[in-house]
Amino acid sequence: MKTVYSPDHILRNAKTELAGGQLVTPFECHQRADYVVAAIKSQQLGQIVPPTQWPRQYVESIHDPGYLTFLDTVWQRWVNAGNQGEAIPNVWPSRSMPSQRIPRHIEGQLGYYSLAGETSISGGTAEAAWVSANVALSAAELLNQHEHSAFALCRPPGHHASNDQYGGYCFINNAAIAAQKLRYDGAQKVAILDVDFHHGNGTQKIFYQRDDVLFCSIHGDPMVAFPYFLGFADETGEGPGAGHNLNIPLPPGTPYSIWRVALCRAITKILGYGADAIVVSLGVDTFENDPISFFKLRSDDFIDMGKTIASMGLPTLFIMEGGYAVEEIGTNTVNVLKGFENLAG
Ligand code: Q9C
Ligand code: ZN
Repeated sequence: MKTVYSPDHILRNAKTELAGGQLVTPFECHQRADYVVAAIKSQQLGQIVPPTQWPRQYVESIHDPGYLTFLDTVWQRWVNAGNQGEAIPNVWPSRSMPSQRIPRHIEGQLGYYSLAGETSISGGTAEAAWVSANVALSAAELLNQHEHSAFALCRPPGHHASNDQYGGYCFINNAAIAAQKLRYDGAQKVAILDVDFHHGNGTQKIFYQRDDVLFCSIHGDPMVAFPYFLGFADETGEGPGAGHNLNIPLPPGTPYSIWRVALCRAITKILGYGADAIVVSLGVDTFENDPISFFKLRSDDFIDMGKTIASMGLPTLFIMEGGYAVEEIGTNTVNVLKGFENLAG
C-alpha cells in the first residue's frame, strides 16, 4: 500500500494544550508522524510519496469560506492584537447566549469558530492543515488511479473539524474532503468508517443531511468522553440523510472482543448501504495504553481490525486521525494497514 506523506506537517508545532488547568505539551505532537513513518519503513508497507497541491475548491466544498479566512489569518491577527502566548479561545456562544453574529474582535472570533479550548493555534498551524488536506486529496487520487487502497498520513488530524469549527486537534476535515473527492471522481456512494476512539463529530455534522455519504463511528460514550455533546446512538441522520448515520458508543474498559462486534455491525451497515468506496478515519487511540482514552485494544488487535475492514472487498482510503501513545503509534497504525493487505492480497 502506498502512503502519502509530507514532512511539512512539522509546521503544526504548538507548544501548549489546555489540560487539567495547565498548559501542557500537546498530545498531538509532531513526533507522532515520525513513528508512523519509521514503522512503514521497518514493516515494509510500501512506497512513501509526497502530496501534490489540489485546488482550494476541494476544501471549500466542505468548509465555510469565512471559517477558512479565519484559519488563514487568525495567527497574524492574534499577534497583531498584542498577545504573547498561543491563541486559545475563552468564550463561546453557549446555551445562555446563542448568538449567530460573528464578532469582529479576534477573541470573539476564536470562540465563534472553535468547538473546544484545548487546541492552541500557533504560527504555521493553518499552513500545516492545508498540507494535511493535500495529503488526503493526493491519497484519494491514488484510488482514482485504480489503487485498491492508500494511506494518507495526515497531520494535523481532521475528524473533529466541522464545516466552520476547529477543535480536538483538528482544523480541516481531511476525511470529509477526501470522501467528497471520491464522489467527484465518480463514486456514487461513499462510506466513512471512523474507528478513532473519539466520535467524529465534525464528519457527522458535515454529512448529516446527505444520503450519498454514510457515516459510521465506533467511539467512547460521549456521556464520559470527548466531544461530550455529539455521538449518541439516537443520532441517525436528518432529511435525505435519515438512516445514513450510525453511532456506536462504547463504555470505559471496552476490549477488542466487544469492539469487534461493533465493527461487524458497522460493516453490515456499509454493505447494506451499497458503498462504492470506503474512507477509514484511522485513529489508534483505542490502544490500551493511550494516555487520553479508555478502550483496551492491544497491538495485535489492530491486525485483525485491518483484516476485518478488508473483508468488505471495497476500495479503501485510510486517513490518519488520533493516537497518542507515541512510541506505539507506528506499530499500531501499520498493523491495521498490513492486516488489511494480508486479506486484500
Ligand atoms: N486532557 C483526536 O483524536 N480532549 N482528537 C483531550 C486531554 C480532546 C482528540 C483531553 C481530545 C481530542 C483527533
Ligand atoms: Zn481520537
